[in-house]
Amino acid sequence: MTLKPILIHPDPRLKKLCDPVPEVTDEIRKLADDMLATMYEAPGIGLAAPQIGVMKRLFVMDCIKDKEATPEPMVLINPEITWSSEETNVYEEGCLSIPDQYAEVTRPAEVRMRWLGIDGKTHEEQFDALWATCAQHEFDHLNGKLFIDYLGPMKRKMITRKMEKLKRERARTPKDPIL
Ligand code: K1U
Ligand code: ZN
Repeated sequence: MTLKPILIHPDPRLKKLCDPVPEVTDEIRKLADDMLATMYEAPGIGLAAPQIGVMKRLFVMDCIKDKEATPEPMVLINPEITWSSEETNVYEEGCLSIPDQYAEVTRPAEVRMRWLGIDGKTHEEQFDALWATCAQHEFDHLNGKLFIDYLGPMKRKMITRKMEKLKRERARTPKDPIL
């Protein structure tokens, strides 16, 4: 498994509509494995392909936060939202592409999704609580939408400026400098 670098906002690839996956191949299964490894290492509870610069419609998630519990990795390829609840939920969201920034986002409390699994078969499931929030956050990534797009323009601009500064600093100080 290969850990992939995660793109940081602002990046044009995080604003683009991703392409459907035509077929679940070994290449897609390897990509899903790499995405899960990258997500667990970050650490995060979700990761969408465009966050590692792959413009395909798939994401991974595992919302079991307890490190002692059995992991529940999920891979959703070509996901569709087939139903959303009227009832909403507010959650303080974060994003691996917008490090250390959190904001409350209101979304449907429950969603039903249909997708292709790594077995190439169609799956359908209803998600609630954090799973529903995370699935919608990741689904948004596939349509070039970030959680900050739900905020007002002032807050969004402030976070974007902080990320531009972070990217400039990271470019100046590489993570593993050769001494
Ligand atoms: O898509 C991403 O950027 C991943 C993101 C998913 C997410 C978080 C919160 C609400 C909705 C979607 C993250 O995983 S941010 C990191 C995070 O939430 C976390 C990290 C370690 C332990 C528990 C949570
Ligand atoms: Zn995100």
